[in-house]
Amino acid sequence: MKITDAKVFVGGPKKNYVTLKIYTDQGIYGLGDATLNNRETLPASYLTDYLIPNLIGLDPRNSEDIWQLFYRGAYFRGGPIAMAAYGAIDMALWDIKGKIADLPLYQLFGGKSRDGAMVYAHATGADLEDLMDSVACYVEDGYKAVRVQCGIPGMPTAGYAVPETKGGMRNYITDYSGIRPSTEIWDSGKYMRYMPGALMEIREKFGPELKILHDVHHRLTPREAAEFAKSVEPADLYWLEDPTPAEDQDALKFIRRHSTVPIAIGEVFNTIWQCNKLIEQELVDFIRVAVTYAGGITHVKRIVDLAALHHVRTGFHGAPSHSPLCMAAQAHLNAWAPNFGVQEYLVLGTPECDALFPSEHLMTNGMFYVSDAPGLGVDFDEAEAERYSYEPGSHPIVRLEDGTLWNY
Ligand code: GCO
Ligand code: MG
Repeated sequence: MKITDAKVFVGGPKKNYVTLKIYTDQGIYGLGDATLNNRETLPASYLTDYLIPNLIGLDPRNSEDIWQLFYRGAYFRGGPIAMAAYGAIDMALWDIKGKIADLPLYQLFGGKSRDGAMVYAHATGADLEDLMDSVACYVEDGYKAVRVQCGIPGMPTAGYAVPETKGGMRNYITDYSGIRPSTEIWDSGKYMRYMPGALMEIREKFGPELKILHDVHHRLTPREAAEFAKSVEPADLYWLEDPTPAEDQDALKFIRRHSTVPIAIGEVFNTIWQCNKLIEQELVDFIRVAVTYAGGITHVKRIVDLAALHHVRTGFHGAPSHSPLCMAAQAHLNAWAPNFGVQEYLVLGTPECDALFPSEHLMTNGMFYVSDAPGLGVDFDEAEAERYSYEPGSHPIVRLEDGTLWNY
């Protein structure tokens, strides 16, 4: 069996999905996701300029060797752009493998450990009252886990993931007004004084069963994060995410010494080498890599297996950052992983998105049920894809009130 061709498509409904399609001489094709928010053209050109010409003629069943060929063979290893490109190839090769075997991917991993995988939704509000309304809607829809973010009184601009006005919506992942980022102003002091009380009010209103998650989005220093983690303990969070910037891994030791709040990290990690210390030293409770930019199923499965040895559960990244192809790859891992925790999930299910990526995967009552179709179980409609093209966009940047650049 040989790879005969591969194509990359960039675009989608209100989102620049980077979709790879690998064709074989047996008529079977595989699909993969290389979407890297606001840098989408870069994995796309790495694929077209370098990786695809080197894929032609290879046997697609040798997904491990192909992974090693690109990762080791690059000499300059890793990084989000390259890993997203390898991630897409690897997903597509697993998709082909599943189609050859006529089995859904979770069967190739070891079968199902559960029927449905718990997902968490993103509740958000311009203020706490607005956030409570948003949480209530998700609870009514059957979600068992909700991430909560709200505006902080006195903060000069809306905070991370927070709309400007009550009941408003904000695309905080990509601002499509252009390539130059807008600026948010941040004040850690105001946040630290307000948020622990707000989380406690949410806990009191929704009772002990709701799983409440909160994302600090890398904005505190290690000392601040330790103080914050300690002060949110009464709210009994399911997790506190990215309390500090991910590069400084010793910060997690400091936080651990001061608090037992469960910590989730890893959405910006690309390799097992960025996770192994945190996992082996049991400094985190959930690992948040995404199958797309952590190098695909082959590499992420290694991370999941390592995590299982250390009581670390999965909480794969899944904001609208990824296409339904990545979500499907993660859904198959979620169905299998003995150490599954929760899956981040934002409603991708617009009619336009479903038309572009048809599938039988089912999200209902806050649970994701993986389909039994062979491979990833998601298709890609090329005629639909012609409706879309690349739209330049950017994440906001963050500055402190005196102008100092901070972490988005
Ligand atoms: C999350 C994330 C994302 C990121 C986004 C950046 O927990 O879902 O923090 O929303 O902000 O992926 O592109
Ligand atoms: Mg996050």
